[in-house]
Amino acid sequence: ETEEFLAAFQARIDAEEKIEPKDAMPEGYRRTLVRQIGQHAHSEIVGMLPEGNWITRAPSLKRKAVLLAKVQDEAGHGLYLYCAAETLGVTRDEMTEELLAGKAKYSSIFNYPTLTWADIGAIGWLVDGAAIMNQIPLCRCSFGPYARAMIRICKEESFHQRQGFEIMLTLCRGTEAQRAMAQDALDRWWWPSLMMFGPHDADSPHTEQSMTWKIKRFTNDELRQKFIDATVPQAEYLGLTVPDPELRWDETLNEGRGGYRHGSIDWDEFWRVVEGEGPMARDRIAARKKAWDDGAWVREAALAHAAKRAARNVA
Ligand code: FAQ
Repeated sequence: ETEEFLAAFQARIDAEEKIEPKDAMPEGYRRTLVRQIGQHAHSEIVGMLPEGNWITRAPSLKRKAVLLAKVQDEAGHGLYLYCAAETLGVTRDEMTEELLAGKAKYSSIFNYPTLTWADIGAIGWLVDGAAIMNQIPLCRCSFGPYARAMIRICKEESFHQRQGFEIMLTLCRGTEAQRAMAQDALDRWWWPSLMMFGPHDADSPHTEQSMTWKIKRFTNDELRQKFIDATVPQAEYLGLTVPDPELRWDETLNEGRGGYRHGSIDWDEFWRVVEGEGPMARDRIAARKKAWDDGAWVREAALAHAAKRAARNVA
């Protein structure tokens, strides 16, 4: 890749032009997107598992219908994102094999168990809340197919966040036991949700280049701060306590607009979970492998059907 080529490419990025699949692009740009979009797609699909776990145990018909719709949305997001990655010359089979071999990551958050119904509220409120904070800027990502996919995905995530908050609100207005269940869910999901944004900027190997290429528009720490500032007042509205004794308002943050300072994040836990040592990591990959293996005959049948049709069209 010549200097001229890289400079011309960067000039297109700087001019806010969208890069499309057939455009020439640096190999590093392509690889970064395959990695990030692939990881994002895997997260959506693996992310169906903790919530899917509660579909048969939802407390009412209405809750069940809503949860079912949400989990189906995640499947749609995953498929959409795999398609966006495929435009970069990687196949879905390759991406899935990388996931099952432990080479491709998925979001650390999905390696935690869903122990009570309140966890479904906490996931919608916090996990989808964090996901939106990270994904709204991705609607302006320099790679066209990813940016366009994120527009629809963000609309659906917004519904997911609201349904989660509404579950929390219902629990918090309920009995003492329900309120305690909501607090316990917040206690367990708060820190893992902050970890979703990735390591601190100083420890994030990809951020600087991804910002230059306008794949990322904000750094990990900037998005984490925005999430905390938006979410703490919501916890107060619910009457819940954020499990961080060091959390405090600091009017000097955010260029004098104020923001919340938070306690330190347990990065050892983060890396352990990312490396597959989360309480549910083995189950998650085993479930994905089973689904992949059980679906082999469907993929074979679809291919055979397509080949037969193609042969008929030629004849
Ligand atoms: N978990 O240099 P950076 C959802 C890895 S939302 C696991 O900062 P980057 C919706 C990172 O891959 C969740 N690994 O990397 C939903 C890299 O490793 P690598 C998915 C993590 O890419 C809700 C290394 O650490 N959302 O699914 C995590 O610039 C409810 C160094 O990190 C997305 O994927 C983590 N949390 O920034 C579904 C959004 N953080 O690849 C169901 C798109 C970092 O070199 C229910 N992705 N790592 O081996 C992104 O915005 C970025 O990729 C970041 C990481 C911000 C996640």
